[in-house]
Amino acid sequence: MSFGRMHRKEDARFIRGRGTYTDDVRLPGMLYGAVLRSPHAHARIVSVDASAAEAHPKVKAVITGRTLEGLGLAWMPTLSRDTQAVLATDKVRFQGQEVAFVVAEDPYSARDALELIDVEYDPLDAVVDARRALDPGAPVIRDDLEGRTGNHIFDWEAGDRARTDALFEQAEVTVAQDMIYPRVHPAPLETCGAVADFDKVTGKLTVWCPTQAPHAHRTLYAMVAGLPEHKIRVISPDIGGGFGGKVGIYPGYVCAIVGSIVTGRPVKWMEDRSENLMSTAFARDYHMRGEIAATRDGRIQAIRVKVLADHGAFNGTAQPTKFPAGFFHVFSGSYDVEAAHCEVTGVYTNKAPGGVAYACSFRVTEAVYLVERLVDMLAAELGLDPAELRMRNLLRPEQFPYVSPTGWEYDSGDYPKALRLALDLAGYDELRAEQADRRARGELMGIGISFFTEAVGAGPRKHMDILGLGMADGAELRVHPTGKAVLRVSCQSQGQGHETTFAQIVGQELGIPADDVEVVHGDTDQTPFGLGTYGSRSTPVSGAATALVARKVRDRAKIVAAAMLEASPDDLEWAGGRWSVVGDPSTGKSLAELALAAHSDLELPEGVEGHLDAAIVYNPPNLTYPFGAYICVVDVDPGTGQVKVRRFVAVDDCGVRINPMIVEGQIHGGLADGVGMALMQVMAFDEDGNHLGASFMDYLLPTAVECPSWELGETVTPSPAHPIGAKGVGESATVGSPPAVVNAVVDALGPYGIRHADMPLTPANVWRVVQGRPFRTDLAIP
Ligand code: MCN
Ligand code: CUN
Repeated sequence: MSFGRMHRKEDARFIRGRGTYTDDVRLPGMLYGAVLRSPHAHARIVSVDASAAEAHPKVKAVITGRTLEGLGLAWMPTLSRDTQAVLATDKVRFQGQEVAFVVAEDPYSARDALELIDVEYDPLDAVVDARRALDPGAPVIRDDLEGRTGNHIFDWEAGDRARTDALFEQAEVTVAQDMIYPRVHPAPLETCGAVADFDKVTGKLTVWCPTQAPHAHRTLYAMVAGLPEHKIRVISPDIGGGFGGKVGIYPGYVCAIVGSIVTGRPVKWMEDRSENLMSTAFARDYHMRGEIAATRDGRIQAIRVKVLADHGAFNGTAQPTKFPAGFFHVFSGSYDVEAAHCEVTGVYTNKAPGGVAYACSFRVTEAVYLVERLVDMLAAELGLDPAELRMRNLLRPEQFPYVSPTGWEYDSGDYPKALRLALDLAGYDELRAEQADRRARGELMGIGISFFTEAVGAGPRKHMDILGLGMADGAELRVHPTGKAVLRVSCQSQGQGHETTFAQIVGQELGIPADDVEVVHGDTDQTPFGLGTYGSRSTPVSGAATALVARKVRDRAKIVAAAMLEASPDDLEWAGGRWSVVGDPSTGKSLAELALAAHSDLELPEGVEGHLDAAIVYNPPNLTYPFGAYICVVDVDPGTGQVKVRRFVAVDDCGVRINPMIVEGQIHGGLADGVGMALMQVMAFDEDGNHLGASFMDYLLPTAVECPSWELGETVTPSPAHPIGAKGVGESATVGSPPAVVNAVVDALGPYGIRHADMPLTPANVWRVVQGRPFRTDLAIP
């Protein structure tokens, strides 16, 4: 057995500081790039004078939008078929936008030379609040797009409007609420960057960059730079966290490539923390109106939603382009509702490209938050306990596979069991009794529940694509004569431990130790095509490919075993990690024996040509739907608004767990993220579009101080859509935890008659809510 709590193979190098990150790549003759950024959120560019910078003795090249325009490279495609300026030519559209790129002998000179570039701007009014973006007379941000007269990007809807409206009309009880999922940033420890090396002689371009999707990057670079794809090699070395922010490409990457082509030398560009926080990877920014209809005895009948989605100045969305609002489809959550309908309108604003991922499964985060808040509000309206209301409405095990009102097929689950387990682990009844006691003493204690259904493992080609590319992933498995193996996969770990878990999958299927399997990933020249790691798709897609390619090897080994044992393959069985004659374990042949025999002069039957190696391409039949029940306990100080998360119980079901220790680590990380989003994180802007969160002084990340000791539980409902029954888990806790925290805080504030408060629930915001003063999280927080 290879599944289990195995220590991570990659820890040997990470703990010793021996990882190789993009910034560790040093090439002979390497130059350094730096980006000049816009100080304005919206301004016309009158002129760019780079002559003084060009005259700097250490500067090798200055690239401006005009230079790129001459090369046809001023604009690049985004993952959602929009375009984004690589370097601004006509206008700047957000503060921090890329305007020029300096290449110099050392990074310090490159930075110094930025100050020598003289840009004259003609400032324009900025659109900062998405709710003003569609006003008549609002400044048009994307006047570069032909025929564009406003800031509207898309309208999208899902579900049955007529049935939903009819249910609302007849409903005994309805609850409605406006809520905001604020703009947040994943803030990985390692910022973005690239080392580009263009070889003029061979015409080959090699790019090292921390990308979650190396093959998608290669295709994008080919599209952008017009270089033939086979002459591009993308190497994604060790990554210091991605959390979705490293799926797409950023202008700096393209600048580094152009810098190398122009100078004929390798060019490294690494952004600093402020650049990372200002210009990359913005997520959420959903303004939602949710409504829920129910009977008086607490049967939820329908959910209706309207969303205004702020996508910033360029629609950089990293999500399947067939769905402009990603997987928001799952907004009816884990409940047995009759009908549901949602409308999403996307708009441009003068902020950095938004809609990018942050441990979110493409908007499942927003969807889960919305429905879990609505359910709590309904419980308050009906005077029902929120756990009881959920129990009455959760999908029942016999309803799976369950087709949601928006047509998504949830694969498997036992939801009531997970919620019951969470309630038991938390000691729910005792907690409610304690709360009553404390309330009587004037103390604010809150208990918050959330139940989530995730949708991960993009995905079936008929539903999804990125760049028009379907999402089938390849896997290749080589078995050496001694039975050691090399697995090559298209996904790429940013800290999730794939080198360990994927080796465990092969080990499990082939009866060899996981330590005998080397996992190769992150290099397009060495791995088969596939669309990479996001939407927790590695285990559902590449992991399935891995199990199936190992089974293919096992089937080839069976033919060899039959030849060795002079038996018919039909008379063999796979037991205890060996092929043996049915009922006679003593005949068992291990993979190592069979690999050696396959490479030997043994007379081999048809189907095995001399080794066991195999390759496959896997197109998943469905997404996988992990789920969980979370309970958060908070204490709120009414005098200061300070929220303390006292306890957090998380029951997760991600099907069969390959490595429970790694799964728990993923959940711990996601819970910390969720606490951070609920209590402290927001990317705020002032009315001119000035960014107010460009450092960790202003954009707060949760630490051990804000986090309790997590209490985890698990149920296991295997996915029928996956060869080993596994579902993804990487984003579950980030998706599921914010509503539990917010529900807990709102529950604590119940004595004030408060039914809702928007994230982040900072002390100042909680205090303001308590004072009965309205507040807004999306604009400047004084
Ligand atoms: N796993 C398991 N058993 C399961 C499911 C998963 O043992 N039933 C293991 C996997 O094999 C893998 C890890 O858990 O080692 C996460 O698996 P999976 O859920 O497939 O997610 P991905 O590997 O595709 O990772 C992506 C996901 C996403 S989309 C974000 S965002 C995120 C996350 O993972 N970013 C992370 N977790 C992160 N963790 C770290 N350390 N760094 C990031 O950037
Ligand atoms: Cu939604 S962040 Mo992850 O999918 O890379």
